Amino acid sequence: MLGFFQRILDWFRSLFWKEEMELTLVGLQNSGKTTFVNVIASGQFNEDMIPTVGFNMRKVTKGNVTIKLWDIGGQPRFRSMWERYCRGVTAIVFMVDAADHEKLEAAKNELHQLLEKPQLAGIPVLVLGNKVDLPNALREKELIERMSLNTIVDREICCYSVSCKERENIDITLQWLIECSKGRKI
Ligand SMILES: Nc1nc2c(ncn2[C@@H]2O[C@H](COP(=O)(O)OP(=O)(O)OP(=O)(O)O)[C@@H](O)[C@H]2O)c(=O)[nH]1
Ligand SMILES: [Mg+2]
Repeated sequence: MLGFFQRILDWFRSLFWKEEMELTLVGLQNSGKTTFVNVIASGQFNEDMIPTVGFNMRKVTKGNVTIKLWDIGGQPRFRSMWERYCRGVTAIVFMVDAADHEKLEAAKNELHQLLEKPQLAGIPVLVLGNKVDLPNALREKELIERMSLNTIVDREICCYSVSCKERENIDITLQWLIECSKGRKI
């Protein structure tokens, strides 16, 4: 009986409750940022991707939540733009190619440099170790260590292993981000 009333209440709430959130996706080139946007927007995975020049903005609606996604190019020439597009967002998503061990050090340095910017203080960060479908990809625990994520203590920070290709952990990623926008982090 209680469950029934709870469902009625949830339905009633859903009629009025509309959430808007803004996310910025950054990370080195080829890590899978645009792929992530495509996968959550339309479920499409593509092997042949064109590197992002500058940035793209896309709006995606999930239930009652409208997500505005800023997808920024990861090539060195675009990295100076990252900070500007991260200001004031609900959360920053930092994408890492977890199978590209050689670029991990550069990814770590870029992340830590970005988070030092005073304008971005306190903004929650979600680090996604993408491409875990590849055999040599690092999982969360190793990634946390290699990216020194334990040293980031002054903000909400989380790390998930995902595969945009296989849609692995995409749902929990979205869940974390939506909880983040409600100010109720998991
Ligand atoms: N195996 C595998 N490949 C992936 C995955 N996600 C993305 N890719 C591939 O990685 C390549 C780069 O993807 P993009 O989404 O263009 O990367 P990006 O981070 O947007 O790159 P820039 O726009 O240059 O910053 C493409 O060939 C994708 O197909 C994944 O989960 N697994
Ligand atoms: Mg891109």
